[in-house]
Amino acid sequence: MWFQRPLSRRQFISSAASLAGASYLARPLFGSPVGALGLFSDAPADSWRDQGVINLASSPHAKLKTVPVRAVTIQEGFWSKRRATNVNSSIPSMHAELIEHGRMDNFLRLAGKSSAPQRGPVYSDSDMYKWIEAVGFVLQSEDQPQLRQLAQTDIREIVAVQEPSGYLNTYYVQDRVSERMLWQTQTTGHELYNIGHLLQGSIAYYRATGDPMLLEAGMRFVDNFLLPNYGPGKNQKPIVAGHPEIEMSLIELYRTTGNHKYVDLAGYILQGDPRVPLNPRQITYMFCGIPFTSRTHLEGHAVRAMYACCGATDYYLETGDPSYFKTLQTLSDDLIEHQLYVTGGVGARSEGEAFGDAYELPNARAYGESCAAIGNMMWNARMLAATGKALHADVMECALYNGINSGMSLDGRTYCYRNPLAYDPIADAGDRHTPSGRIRNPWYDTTCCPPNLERTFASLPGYFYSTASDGIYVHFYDNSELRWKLDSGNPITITQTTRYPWEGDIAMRVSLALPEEFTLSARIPGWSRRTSVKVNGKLAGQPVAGEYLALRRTWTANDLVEISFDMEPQVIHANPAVADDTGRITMQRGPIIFCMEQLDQAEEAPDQFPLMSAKLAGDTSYKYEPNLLDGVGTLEHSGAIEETSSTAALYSAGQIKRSARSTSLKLIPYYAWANRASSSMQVWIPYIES
Ligand code: FUB
Ligand code: ZN
Repeated sequence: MWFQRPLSRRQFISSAASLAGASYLARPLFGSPVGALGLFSDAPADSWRDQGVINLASSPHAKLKTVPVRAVTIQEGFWSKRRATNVNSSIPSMHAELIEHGRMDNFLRLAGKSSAPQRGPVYSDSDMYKWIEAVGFVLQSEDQPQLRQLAQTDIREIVAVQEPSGYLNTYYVQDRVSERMLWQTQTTGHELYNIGHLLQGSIAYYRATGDPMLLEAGMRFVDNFLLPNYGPGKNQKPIVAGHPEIEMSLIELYRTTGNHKYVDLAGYILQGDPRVPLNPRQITYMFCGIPFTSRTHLEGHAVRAMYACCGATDYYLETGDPSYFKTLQTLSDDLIEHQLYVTGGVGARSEGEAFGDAYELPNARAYGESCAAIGNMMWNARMLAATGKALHADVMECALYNGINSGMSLDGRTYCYRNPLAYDPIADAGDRHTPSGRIRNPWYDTTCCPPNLERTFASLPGYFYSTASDGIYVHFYDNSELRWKLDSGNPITITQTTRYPWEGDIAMRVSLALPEEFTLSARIPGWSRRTSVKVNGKLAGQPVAGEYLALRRTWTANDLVEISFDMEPQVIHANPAVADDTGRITMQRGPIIFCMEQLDQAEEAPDQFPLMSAKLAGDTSYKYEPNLLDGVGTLEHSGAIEETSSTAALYSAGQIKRSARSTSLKLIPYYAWANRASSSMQVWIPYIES
């Protein structure tokens, strides 16, 4: 496997125990330009500017601290194109879709400003909140007055229909009021899921603009409606998350306000309330309702499980509870050893949008929901902060470049809900999420994935670097500039110049205001079998794949780090226990996983697609094609095409007479598939030995 094996259980328990002994840091209360709730008082008025995607600045059990989104400028290169498409095409067109499909009417109706009936599923409010979060992250990088204006208007309309009690939901109104927050409703009704997304959206928007209006609405829900009436107390009614999401948002609310009651509430929800009589099927599917620390493997609805793991890791980062760390490590091992697609996607089964059994990783039937891959990245970002282990950054990078990136079309206007690893447009036409055989669609009635992709691309700069007590960590590579400070407060600039992921050379200029000794930890990806690193022209350290290379020295005003990764195309085999990949290989170059689309193949016989094989010991050549798929690297690999025809018997006793002639296979990056005419696709290609 190209992922390095994780820590042994003994190692992580001892590391958790030492972390648990650390004392909780006193937190400042943060300043706000408005401060209507009076909760933000004595911190600098604009401290909201310095908070990361998740704000780990005062998290006592985070080995690594996030840097703000605005500290990193992604310059012209791989991600700048995707991010520009996100801002100029996806986010505006998604807003138009949300309006057209009644998502704002649902709010306006409650203010008497729309006569349209309620539309969309119970989680429809979250579509708006996730879209606002995407805008919030965009605005953390640059001002976009039109998007800011749209978001501001929506926020005002949303907040206007919050009830005096603090309750806010557009579905459980009128004749559904009596169903509100019954435990039975909570299992499917998504009331707290919606509020979780409101909190995340409001925090991203607040960190962009300093405007706390939506954040204060979220706090009113939690403070005035939820906390007094729901919880473990005798006079309180029980909470069950139903769809985990509220947990991580409550902890981010704590990180924004400094009020520990939100961590305690998240802890209660993660523990599950025994007064809610759930059946085993619900406990599996919802990935909540019993103590998180009793989980032994990933199962059930993939997005629910990933979001639960995010919330539990956030809880660990604030409390240092070793039983959480132990469970998280067990689940992380399960993910990486048994349940992770080579694309970084997760969720094998359509039925229940769920994890499968160990090694159950079908290709054509893979669910691989975009939201689940995003949840995987979000969870591994938290595990990275908790452990400092490069393994988690490897998983993040894999998901980001492949199973997440595939979710949005190159023009940014259509989205995959499922991200299968093999596709036949005719066979898939009946699938719920591939209507009419189109895997990419501009809208889904369950439209969780599009705004989730948008918020992820918008928040990307926040994942490139971390700071730590001993210096700075470099996780991701692309043309970019970091302007931030070390823990000592010393300003630092790091400028990356590269053609990554198409080329493996990176030049990093490191500049400090004052010379300082610290460690610059550069991630050596698990896939790079040979890496060289130089500092100011001299070979430095001994890079190990799947680890950080610690470069400790006194850095000055203009140091140069040159990294060279191994960009040889690699033939990847799956563990033999993955039955669906038996006799197949896939190809990887750098962080990019490749696939074959029928329409790129020289042979014009679509029905013979399944009969094309890769030669195991064949030659591979790489080229960058600037005019293909917005500019991609492609692979040519020697292959063979079977001449066995459909006239052969279906079954024969003894050996089948096979004859194959040589051909050349063309592979494109998986993320770019399904961006041209409808075509069959496969990531895992059958191979022949010679
Ligand atoms: O339930 C809300 C969202 O809808 C889930 O996260 C997705 O999997 C989809 O089912
Ligand atoms: Zn989704």
